[in-house]
Amino acid sequence: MHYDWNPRFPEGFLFGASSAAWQVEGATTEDGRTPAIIDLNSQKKAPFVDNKFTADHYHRYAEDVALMKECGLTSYRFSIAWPRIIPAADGAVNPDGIAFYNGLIDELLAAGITPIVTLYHYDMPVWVEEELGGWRSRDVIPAFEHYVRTCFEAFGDRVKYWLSINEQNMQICYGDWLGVSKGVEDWFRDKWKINHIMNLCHAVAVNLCHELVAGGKIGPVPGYVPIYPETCRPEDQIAAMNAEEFTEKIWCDTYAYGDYSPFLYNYWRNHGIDPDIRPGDIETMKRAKSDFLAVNCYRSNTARHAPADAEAQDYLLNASGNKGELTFPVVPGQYALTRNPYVEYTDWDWEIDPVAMRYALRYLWDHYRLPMVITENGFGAHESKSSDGKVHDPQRLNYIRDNLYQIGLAIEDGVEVFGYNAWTFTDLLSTGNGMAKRYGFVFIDTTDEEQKATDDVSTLALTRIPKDSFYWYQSFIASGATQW
Ligand code: BGP
Repeated sequence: MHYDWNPRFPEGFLFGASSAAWQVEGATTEDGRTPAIIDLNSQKKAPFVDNKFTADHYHRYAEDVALMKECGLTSYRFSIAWPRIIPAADGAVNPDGIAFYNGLIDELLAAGITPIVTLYHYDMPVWVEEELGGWRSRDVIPAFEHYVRTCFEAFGDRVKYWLSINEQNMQICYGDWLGVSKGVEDWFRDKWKINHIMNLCHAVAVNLCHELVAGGKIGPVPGYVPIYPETCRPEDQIAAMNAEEFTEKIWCDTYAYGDYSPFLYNYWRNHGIDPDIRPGDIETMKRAKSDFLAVNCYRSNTARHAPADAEAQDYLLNASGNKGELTFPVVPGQYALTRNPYVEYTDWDWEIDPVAMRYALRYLWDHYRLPMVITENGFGAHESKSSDGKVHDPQRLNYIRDNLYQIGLAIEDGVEVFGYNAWTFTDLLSTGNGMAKRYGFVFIDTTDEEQKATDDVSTLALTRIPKDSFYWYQSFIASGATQW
């Protein structure tokens, strides 16, 4: 990549990092927190460790925030764990849960770091699943409303940027991987009911934020993967558009317009799908005007035409970190994803494609004209300490630099972007690969094996070691985003 000129970032642009409660906090049974559905899902990802300890941010957040300050971060995007706030079906608020997030928020503000808070990042309390039917039942809506109201009332005096539901599109597209499809008999049809209930919860959060948080802004968090056509064959272009619809556009359209697109209504009609939309639902969704789009963007995909008589193939994600183990999906009559020969791949077969970031921002701006903040973008890798005691991560450093440069170019293209939060600040638990797949600017000196061998977190050193990418990000921020 050539940095032949300096794109200008707007005044006050937020340079930060990102995490999620269940992946960074640990302390899953402490101070009243009850189990979350994602805890159970993480226990199924053997041979990797689950989320019982991870980076132990719950006990070490002050040390982590001090390192964020040293790095020069001006924002930190994290999530609140619903089962810490409302641990049981009686709906009682857990004062220890409130105290933990008060401590974290106050520490961040004292360090000059703006908190950006996700309300839902996969950790629905198990009691909601067992007693209310989880995302399958509309009974989740008042429970979610009570939870988010509690958050806005407790933290809204200091937190002004809120995010509703993390990657709703990925939860619906990859229901098995994230555990959302558990207990659902006909996923092909019933996922659209679940999706509708999630949209209603998103709308409840947006409307309540505007009512309760003075000066509060809120937006959804789609996971966005630009899709390129494999060739200029017209059918490949339509395949790319189909892939875009079914993996992300459907969701962004709904957030932006408060209603489902004609494309989706037709698809439901043609497949005999009833998403169970009830009177008043669309009005609720339309009232929920997002202030911005929070975008998670790591990679791109490439699509080709798949004829109606093609053999169907599920998307099999690479769950091991051995290159070449991903199987691309084939959806007959719609699209097939395929390898892109113009980009490199990570050990998990994710495309390394910083230009996709500029594409994503241009595309979303052209379609929705909503300001954007990047809430996730990062490089997953196998890493360990070198013999000099340091952690060298040149690939991540390049990835982050190249992505920031492309954001700069998108801003020069006229796109409104107000912040960048890399995934992640410290190493933490990966969705499918425990502690083995690392993303942090800061190395956590631990392994899956070490964590699996103990039940006592105090036996783990979990030493924090800033990586080379940390020092690059630090000098980049200190230079006013001019020193590449
Ligand atoms: C995003 C999720 C994050 C995080 C990230 C990296 O989709 O919002 O929670 O996990 O992906 O994914 P993984 O841990 O599978 O590498």
